[in-house]
Amino acid sequence: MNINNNTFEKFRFTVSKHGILMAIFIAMVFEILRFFNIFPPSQLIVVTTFILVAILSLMYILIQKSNIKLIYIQWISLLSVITYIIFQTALVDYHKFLPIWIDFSIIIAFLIMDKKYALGLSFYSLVGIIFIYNLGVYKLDFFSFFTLLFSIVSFSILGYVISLQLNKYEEDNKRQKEKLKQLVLLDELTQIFNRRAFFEIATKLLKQANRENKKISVLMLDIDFFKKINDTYGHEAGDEVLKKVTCIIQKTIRENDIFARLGGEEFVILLYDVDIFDTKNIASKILEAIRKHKIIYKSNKIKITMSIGIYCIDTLNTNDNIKEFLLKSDQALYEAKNTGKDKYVFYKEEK
Ligand code: GH3
Ligand code: MG
Ligand code: MG
Repeated sequence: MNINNNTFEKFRFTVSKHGILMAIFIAMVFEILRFFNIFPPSQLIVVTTFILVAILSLMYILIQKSNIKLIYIQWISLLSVITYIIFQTALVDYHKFLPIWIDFSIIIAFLIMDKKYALGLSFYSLVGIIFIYNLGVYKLDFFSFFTLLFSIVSFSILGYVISLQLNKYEEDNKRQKEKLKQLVLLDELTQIFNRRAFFEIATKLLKQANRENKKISVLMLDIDFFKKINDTYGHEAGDEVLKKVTCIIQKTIRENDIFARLGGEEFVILLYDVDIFDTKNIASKILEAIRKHKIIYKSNKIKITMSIGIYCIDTLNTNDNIKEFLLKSDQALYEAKNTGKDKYVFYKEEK
């Protein structure tokens, strides 16, 4: 029954995973270029690149393990990349375009992380750049330094806006899924569980009853002479009766009983943790409440009655299934219909 689809989580996971791979790739390319003397060789930079690649590779291995929180991996990876860039910016003098990678990392952070974590990274970048600049080892002039700070702030604002929009989509998506779930599980007219939901939930409840050694009862309910109501007052009146009957029954049963509309004017109730006396009691209460209630439709007073077939189960086996129980209560319902209606009948084992 798990319809909860986490498309956005999948997106964040995929971007993180491939982002780590991409960062490793870019770092390696720079090292290869350095190897061919396209960039000036520097032992310190080779060492820091090695450390970065080692951390990122570890993160790439860890991200595949489901027991580690994604946010830790994202955080460590982005923090390492940004620290590496700040460090490199301070060390090398071919730095003109290097700081752009910080802006890029910040945008990625807003795409894959919660806003507050991404903002934390922006703040870290700003502090890091200012710190390095104040150390005097930073090789950019003041104007370029200022441009870099300005770009980090601008990209953070852009990232924040993107993140807000993404969150909005995510919320809408969740709401739509919730709606879809209701459409799939609820009966449109009465807004109680439909046949499909009943089978799913009842199957789980049977297992629980078996584990907890609880008794259950399955009640099949059917409105008497419903066709006549439709024929006399119209289909809309029939619908009104179905809704009213649902309300009346809902008031009679407990919250943890399952109540569903199987289709047409047929309902089912699964009573949990009840013996035969409780079941009789509840069935009589339902019949009486329905009998007493007059449904008013366009100034017509419609009187209705119901018939109930009941199957009580004392001890459940692991291989019991709800379909079989429904058949038995249906058999009892058939007898109730044939012996006068407006009554309940218990299923009797044929000898
Ligand atoms: P019995 O007392 O033996 O149960 O007879 P009945 O007339 O209640 O039962 P029958 O199965 O002959 O008729 C059921 C009717 O229910 C036929 C169908 O038109 C009507 N029906 C089924 N679904 C709906 C619905 O959603 N709304 C309305 N208004 N009528 C429905
Ligand atoms: Mg009927
Ligand atoms: Mg029927």
